[in-house]
Amino acid sequence: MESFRGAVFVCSEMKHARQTSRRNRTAAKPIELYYWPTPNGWKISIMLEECGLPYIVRPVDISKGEQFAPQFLAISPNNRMPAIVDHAGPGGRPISVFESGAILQYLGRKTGKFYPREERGRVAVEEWLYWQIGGLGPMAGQAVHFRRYAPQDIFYAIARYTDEVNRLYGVMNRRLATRDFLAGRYSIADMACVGWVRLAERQGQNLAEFPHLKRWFETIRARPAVKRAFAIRIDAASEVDMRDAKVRAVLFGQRAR
Ligand SMILES: N[C@@H](CCC(=O)N[C@@H](CS)C(=O)NCC(=O)O)C(=O)O
Repeated sequence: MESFRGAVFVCSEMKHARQTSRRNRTAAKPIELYYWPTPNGWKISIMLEECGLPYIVRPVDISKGEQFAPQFLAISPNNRMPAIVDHAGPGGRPISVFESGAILQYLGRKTGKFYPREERGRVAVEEWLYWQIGGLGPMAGQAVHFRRYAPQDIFYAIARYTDEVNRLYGVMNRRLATRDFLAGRYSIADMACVGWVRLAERQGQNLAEFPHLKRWFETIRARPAVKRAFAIRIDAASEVDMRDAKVRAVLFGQRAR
């Protein structure tokens, strides 16, 4: 599989993996994570860190249009990150996976971690994973868009998405009143949601109104693997100015190509 151009961020654990691979030439190549620091990207860096899988980060600067590079589209035809390439895929051959939910399930099946095999446990995880993919993610994304990035304040859109995210936070809060994590035990469903809750303020939400959700968020945020995932720095990302006309032309108003 051809590598995507651009800078490669080597995770701290990778330095270790590289050192060991010099000694052991048969060591598997690390998973390549096509990534930009957003809630969708964090889901996968969290899972990789939690599983202790060696990986390297391949930044996809979505503000510059790198998601449209042919090499990236070959892996992720929807021009969205995250995506992964696992060189030790099924049958020992490389596999690429796009869509964060599919990646989380793939890694869960591969490692046997955070995605129960037992059917009832698995169904519960999938309910909350799909709830995030189809509900929390898109609604929170629209709330942020209309609250921060729309060229003018459209009150109807702001209220519609802010209210819907508020409803969804209420659903999580009620769920978490009687269990530690969304599907009972910590799972890929929690990893899918936590990055969105991290940006609650931008979505017009106040976590203090959702005490069980707040407790859940703080518990997950304190996990060492989650801390490492959130600490991955992509310098170019902190320099993106969403008011820049060039950035807006790349990200907004996309149509079929
Ligand atoms: N449903 C996708 C959503 C991924 C997504 O929306 N990624 C955004 C960043 S958070 C992206 O790559 N945007 C690039 C673009 O808008 O062109 C998933 O869950 O993987």
